[in-house]
Amino acid sequence: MKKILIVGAGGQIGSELTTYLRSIYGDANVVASDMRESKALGEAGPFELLDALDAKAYAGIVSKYKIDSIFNLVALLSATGEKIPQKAWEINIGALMNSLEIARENNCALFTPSSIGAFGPSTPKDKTPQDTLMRPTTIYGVCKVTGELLGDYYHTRFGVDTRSVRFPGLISSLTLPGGGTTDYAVEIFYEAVKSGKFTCPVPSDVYMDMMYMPDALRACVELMEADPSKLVHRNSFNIASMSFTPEIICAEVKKLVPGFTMDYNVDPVKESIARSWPNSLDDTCAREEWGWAPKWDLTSMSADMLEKIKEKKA
Ligand code: AKB
Repeated sequence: MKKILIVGAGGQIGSELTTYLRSIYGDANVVASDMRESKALGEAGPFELLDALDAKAYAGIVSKYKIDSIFNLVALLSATGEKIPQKAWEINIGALMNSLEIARENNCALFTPSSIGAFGPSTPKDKTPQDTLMRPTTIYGVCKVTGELLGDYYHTRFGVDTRSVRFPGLISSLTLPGGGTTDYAVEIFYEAVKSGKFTCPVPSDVYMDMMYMPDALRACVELMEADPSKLVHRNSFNIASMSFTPEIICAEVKKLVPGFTMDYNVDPVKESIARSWPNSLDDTCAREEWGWAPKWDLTSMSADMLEKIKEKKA
């Protein structure tokens, strides 16, 4: 049985990935860690307080639990990164370098998410290919491209089993994202239930790829379980399931929440980031190399999100 460490488990992906991995590999075999104390993450399995920039403490936890697989989820997201770019580099790359070195020294497999943010304005916008121009204009994107290159370097140079996907905006009903450009696609559902109206910070016409969390969690596990001999790529795979604009998701929410209204107060930083990213990714390589296939689309995701948020409020 795998012995897994999740670093940065308190965030949007980590809080759900912890539960998901524990349901597959057993509670005791999945150690959640975060720099903030969390009662919830420690309820079913082990939890460790860890600042991923502290390499000695990080390595200590890996050896204490005899870890063989690491999920490094530590990251400041795109909009926050533009406010504090130096700090974003320090955290995002610092946590990644420690993860790579600790994985190398302890013979661990390592998953680190990349993002649609790894692309930039010169990337082909529609059906963005797996291998293409990557000149991002955000510090978040610069960190993601660096992370992809370092992941491949550690694989070819040291044989570390590094794997990664380029996540779109992730939509989930459990933990709110923070500091991302795609956060509006989560906030819209909470506001629809709470007040029946939403002010959107992203312009009505900007397409971005999005994904419902259950598909994203499955992608992590399926990629890490994939037969390595079939992987032509590693860091990092395009994956996709739905692409929409604020206008399109608004129309979907209106169908489910009668009387829902949306207006706009565009955040110029989010606008310029969103306009620099692809409209939609081509995920053929993920489909061919490890069988990736999404299960959720805009219609099924929207209905489920609203139902789950209403249940939480009841
Ligand atoms: C963000 O908006 O920064 C993230 C991402 C797409 O990587 N959700």
